[in-house]
Amino acid sequence: MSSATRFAAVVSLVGLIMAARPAPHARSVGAATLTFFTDRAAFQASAPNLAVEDFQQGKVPTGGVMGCPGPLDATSSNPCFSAGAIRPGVQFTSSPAHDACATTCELALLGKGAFGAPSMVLVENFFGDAFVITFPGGNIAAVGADLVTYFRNGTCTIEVSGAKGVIGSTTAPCTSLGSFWGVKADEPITRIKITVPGNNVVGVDNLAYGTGAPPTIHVALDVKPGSEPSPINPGSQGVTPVAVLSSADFDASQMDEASMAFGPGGAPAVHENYQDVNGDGRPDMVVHFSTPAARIACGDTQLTMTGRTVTGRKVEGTGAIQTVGCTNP
Ligand SMILES: [Ca+2]
Ligand SMILES: [Ca+2]
Repeated sequence: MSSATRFAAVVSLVGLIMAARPAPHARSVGAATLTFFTDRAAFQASAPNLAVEDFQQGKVPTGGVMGCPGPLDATSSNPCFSAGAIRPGVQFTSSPAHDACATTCELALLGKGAFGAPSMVLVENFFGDAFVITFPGGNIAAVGADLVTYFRNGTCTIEVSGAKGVIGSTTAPCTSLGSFWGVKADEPITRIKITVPGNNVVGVDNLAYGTGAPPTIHVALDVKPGSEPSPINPGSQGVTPVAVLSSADFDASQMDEASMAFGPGGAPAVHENYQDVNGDGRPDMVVHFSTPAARIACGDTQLTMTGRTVTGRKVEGTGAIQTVGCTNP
């Protein structure tokens, strides 16, 4: 990184004052429901287990400012980030886009202490531009970040988009030390666009993103309880019983039987009852499913069940099996 390039980045931030462009009027498409947060703890409780991009793998020195070409993502390899230094599943640009630092860089990476930045942060590089975060994976429904401004504290406008366009917008404080803002949506979020008024630049730190869903519950299955190993003839036209075992952390009676699917074919539950098949004092759920509908193949050694609890938590379990009656094992 040459000092000249670093100097150019500072000049573009400080000196290239461009007229603020009016933001396009936000409009609502469809019936998405957005929940906004300004309290980090409340957001984290609502959307646990999110990935966090903190930009700490950036190559800017303490107190420095570097211009970075956009877009930036996990594949980027440039003076600001080595390949893989940014987490997968997210991309950063500005709107409008700029060239790849041939004249002026699109984005800027601030080192700790630069203009008061508490750690490395990423911002857009032109007054009036929007800082844009894109999620190409199609599975992001919770996004939170510290909204960071460069020259003075302000009120940012945040526009949230889904596959069909803008699904909502709001305003939130954005400050030189970073102010938390978050959103949860009931449909995938594809883009977050952040703008700040006046001669200022905006960006983020500690960007948290993910499905926002609570983690899947993993359960143990006992296929054909009472017989070891658990022989299944894939060609059988009958039903196969599977016990979904309760544990100290999981009550099998909380399963929604209509959601359950067994084997590669996703066979539905035909009927179920409750009994303690393993003698641990906890009633287990014994489900029967159609063996042909499960599409078990000769040689398969385990059976997988997916489903949900009555409260909507995802549940997944596997149990050992041994296929029998196969003519071509
Ligand atoms: Ca950081
Ligand atoms: Ca039991």
